[in-house]
Amino acid sequence: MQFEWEVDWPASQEAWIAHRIDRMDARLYVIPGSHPSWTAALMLEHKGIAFKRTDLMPVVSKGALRAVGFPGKTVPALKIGGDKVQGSRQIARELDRLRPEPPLFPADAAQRAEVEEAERCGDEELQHPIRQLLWWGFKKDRYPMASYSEGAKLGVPIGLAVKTGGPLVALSARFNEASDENARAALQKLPPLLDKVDAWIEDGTLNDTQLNAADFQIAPSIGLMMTLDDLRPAIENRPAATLAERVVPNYPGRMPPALPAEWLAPLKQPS
Ligand SMILES: N[C@@H](CCC(=O)N[C@@H](CS)C(=O)NCC(=O)O)C(=O)O
Repeated sequence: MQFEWEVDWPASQEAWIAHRIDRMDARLYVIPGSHPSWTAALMLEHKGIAFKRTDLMPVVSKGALRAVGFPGKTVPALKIGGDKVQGSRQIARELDRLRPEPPLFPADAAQRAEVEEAERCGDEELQHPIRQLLWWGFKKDRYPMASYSEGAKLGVPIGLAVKTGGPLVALSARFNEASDENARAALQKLPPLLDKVDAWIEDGTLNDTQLNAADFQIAPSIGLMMTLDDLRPAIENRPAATLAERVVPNYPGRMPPALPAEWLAPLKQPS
């Protein structure tokens, strides 16, 4: 007796990895409006990896992530092919490992080092000031929160979540240390950081023909900043705004003016 199998067996290692991903379930855990969550979603899209998204409410997210087996407390968190990866920079590396094309980092070592430095700065220096300003704003008026949750599926109507969300906002503001003092300090940090982003665009580290991990890291932070009416005028004429418009043209959310004029003074001076 003769048996014949026709097996769809990939020839190269690259094809084998692509074959695995095509059969993988990818699920991304996010908080609506979270800028590093956008980073991860954009990188998955860039790689052409289909994924499902689970939207979590802030604070509640920590327990939910634990319940599905992640060791850390923050989003973005990605389950892919049975593995769990947490953190926007870790996700960038895992995606490049699983699906090398199109790459998220340049092949040239010196160029890669520059992209990694921009990405590090985006993660460690740029993400947090805007997060603090947002929570400072929601502490004053939480109703604009609904606009950041456009299209999200939180398990409760968005309007109800915002209406009853006072304690959750207070906890998030505390968790992110969004005090008056820190919000004011966050504003002072922005002009030199925006200058750095503009310089990276100028020298081609960012916003080149091929987008890289640093573009996906930084653009959502700039996009999020531009949703604040108080910050947009200081950014919209900078090269940084061009990057955000290219990578995240429709960042959801809008926060009406809320910050005291004197705090905004550093943004109005040429840096
Ligand atoms: N630097 C980390 C930041 C992760 C982070 O702090 N995420 C925030 C959302 S932007 C979070 O999960 N916060 C928990 C909460 O709000 O309860 C990354 O890029 O992955």
